[in-house]
Amino acid sequence: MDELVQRFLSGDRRALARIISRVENGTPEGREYVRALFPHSGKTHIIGVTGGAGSGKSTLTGALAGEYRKRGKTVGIVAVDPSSPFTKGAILGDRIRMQDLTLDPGVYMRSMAGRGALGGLAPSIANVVAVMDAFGFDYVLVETIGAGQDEVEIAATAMTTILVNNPGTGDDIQALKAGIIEIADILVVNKADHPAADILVSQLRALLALSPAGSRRPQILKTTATKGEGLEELADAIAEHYQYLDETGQLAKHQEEDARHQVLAITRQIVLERIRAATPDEELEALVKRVAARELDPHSAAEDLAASVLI
Ligand SMILES: Nc1nc2c(ncn2[C@@H]2O[C@H](COP(=O)(O)OP(=O)(O)O)[C@@H](O)[C@H]2O)c(=O)[nH]1
Ligand SMILES: [Mg+2]
Repeated sequence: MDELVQRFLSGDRRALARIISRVENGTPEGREYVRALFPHSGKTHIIGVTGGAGSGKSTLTGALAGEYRKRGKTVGIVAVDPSSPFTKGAILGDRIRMQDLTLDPGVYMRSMAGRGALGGLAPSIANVVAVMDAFGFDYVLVETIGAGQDEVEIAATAMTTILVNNPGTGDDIQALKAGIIEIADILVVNKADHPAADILVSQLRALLALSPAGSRRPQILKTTATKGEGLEELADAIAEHYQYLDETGQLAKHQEEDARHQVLAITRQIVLERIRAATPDEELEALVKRVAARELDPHSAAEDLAASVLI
């Protein structure tokens, strides 16, 4: 383990790949690696890229990585989208520019499919992000599909969250209603080459105008990810947001919030794992049946289960 950690710290990408594989599986060995590397993390600007399926998150993530490479920065990418074209560090498909990224030693990609782990996907994503951070990438981009609780949790890890909006689909208005807009620091209308792009920009503007006075209104930017258009402005807006966080003291507060969130999430996971390990399946099933039959309420059943390990 020490040797692998040494190679990792000296910038060996194969060591990075091997450590991420161990860490994402959430094994006790993986946890040891996180323990060893965590002190080296905390320097990276973590950026969440979220939005509906097909809005162009993966294309935009690749294009943004390309923009950072032009600026001489290094980039780690974590794609948490089961339909993502990032596969095992390679990109499928025909986009030459993005394929170039996989050959670029300044970019490292990792795709994570949704796993039904206890406690959700978020803790394991946070660990993979921490490992990339420790490796020393200037930016880590995390692509997630803007849907559930995991996304909201990942947004807690990301310092800057970009919401990718898809013109002409109506998905965005749904996302806005679902409160996803509240986690967005920058709104991107991607597919600016689409005829409905400007209408969507106006709709988003009108919606933002309703947000409470004094709160920071997210910038709205247009991109055409497939042509690499609008990426300079996006990278500038991201830098501006980071500076805003830093100057207002919110960056430090964010780090504490993220730490609190992770500690509590992992605590829940540990407790749940212990309880599951201490409970024979038949016992759980018997409780479940009693709750379903309304003989017992769910809270009492949960207390019953928890009592076995919490006394
Ligand atoms: N016209 C147009 N198509 C785009 C743009 N960005 C992405 N796409 C296309 O939209 C589809 C979905 O893109 P993808 O990046 O996989 O979306 P994701 O599901 O959000 O990750 C692909 O066919 C892309 O080529 C854009 O700016 N303009
Ligand atoms: Mg994708």
